[in-house]
Parts: sequence; structure tokens; C-alpha cells
Amino acid sequence: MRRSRSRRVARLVVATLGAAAVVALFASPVAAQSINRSAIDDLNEQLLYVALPLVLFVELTLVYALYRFRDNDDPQPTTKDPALEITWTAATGVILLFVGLSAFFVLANPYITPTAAGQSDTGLSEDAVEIEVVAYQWGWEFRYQGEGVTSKSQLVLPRSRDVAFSFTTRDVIHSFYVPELGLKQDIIPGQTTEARTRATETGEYTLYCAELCGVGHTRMHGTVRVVSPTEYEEWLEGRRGE
Ligand SMILES: [Cu+2]
Repeated sequence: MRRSRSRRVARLVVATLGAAAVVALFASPVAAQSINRSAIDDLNEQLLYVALPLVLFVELTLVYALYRFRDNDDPQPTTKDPALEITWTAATGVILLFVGLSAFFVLANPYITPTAAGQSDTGLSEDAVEIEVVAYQWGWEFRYQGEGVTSKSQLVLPRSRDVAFSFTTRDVIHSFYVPELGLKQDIIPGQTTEARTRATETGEYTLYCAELCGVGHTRMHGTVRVVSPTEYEEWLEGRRGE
């Protein structure tokens, strides 16, 4: 009796691990488009690998119990088992601690929270591009600091270079949101908020306003073009002539 039960538990564990491996095969990561995005994707992946075996273990245990006791006419109450209770409480504690710490380290990353280190220029490289973003009902204005260039709706960023944004609004609350670059920052009247990124892939992405800001909210989007460093210099040059 005891042996067959332990064999069943072993089979359950093998099935759980096998199913987790199959799901992991399908969760092939795509190259991230920025440092921010890669930090967020890595966290998601880490948490997925912790959550998957747990979900499978719980679900398979449930299915097993339903099947095993399907016609049990004489159900017995669960007996006290302090060792088991301590084990699962401690295991839950360890998992929560892992989730909390993993999320904390991502939040403490200066690309995710520029002010996390107390000083917003911490870790920013010398050649960082500084862009003042002005949000308004309903559009965007990008002012390239020290370049004398201003652009509307289209944000052009050089690949492989730090970019520091500072945000202000002329009217109500807006939110700067570029999901593909892992960027999201609220823009609040009377305040200057910040964000930072370093794009790693060239491409064209969409910028959205992620804060309902009036009737034109749905039209408040723009494009973000990540280009090679030379293409970026050419673009700046072209804009200066205008
Ligand atoms: Cu808006």
C-alpha cells in the first residue's frame, strides 16, 4: 500500500516536471528592444518558472484526488500534521520572499526607476541624449537638449545610447507609454517626472498616452523610431536646418 502510494507521488512529480519542460519549450524569449524591456522580460520569465511547477503541482494533485477518491463512501477527517503544516508555511514564505526580492531588484534598476538611487543622474553615461517631453491635449513635443531641435509626434532615438527623458505637461495628467521599450511614466501638472532607456534594437514603435486625458485621448499617440547612431546624427542635422 505504502509503496504504491510513493510510486504514485513519484509519477505525479515526474508528470509535473515534464509538463513544465514542455511549456518552457514554447516560452522561447525574443530579443528585447531595450534595457528596460529586457529587465522586465527577465523578471516575467523568472516568475513564470517559479509559478508553472506550482500551478501544475496543485492542479495535478487536485485531479489525482478527484480520481483517487471518486467513490469514497467513508471519508476520514484530515489528521493533524504539524511537520507538514510548518513545511508548507515555510515553503510559501520562501517563494514570496523570492518574488518580492526579484521585483525589488528590477524596481531598483536606474533604467526602471531613475530616482531609485536618490540621484537621477546615477549611472547615466556621459554621451546620454537628454530629451524634454512636453505633453498636452492632445499631442507630444520632444525637445532635444543642447541640439536646438524640437520634434512633434515623432521621437527619434539613437540605438545603444542612454536616453534621459524629463516630462512636463501643459494641462492635465498624461502618461508616456512605449510598451515595446518597457517605458511607462505618468506626467503630472506642476511636476517634472523622469524616465531613462537605452534602446538595443532599431525599429519603429508606438508611443501611447496611457492616462485618459479628454476627448482626444485616443488620438494622443506618436511614433518612436530607433535608428543607428549615424542615422540619428543625420536626422538631427536635417531638423536643425528647418
Ligand atoms: Cu494624454
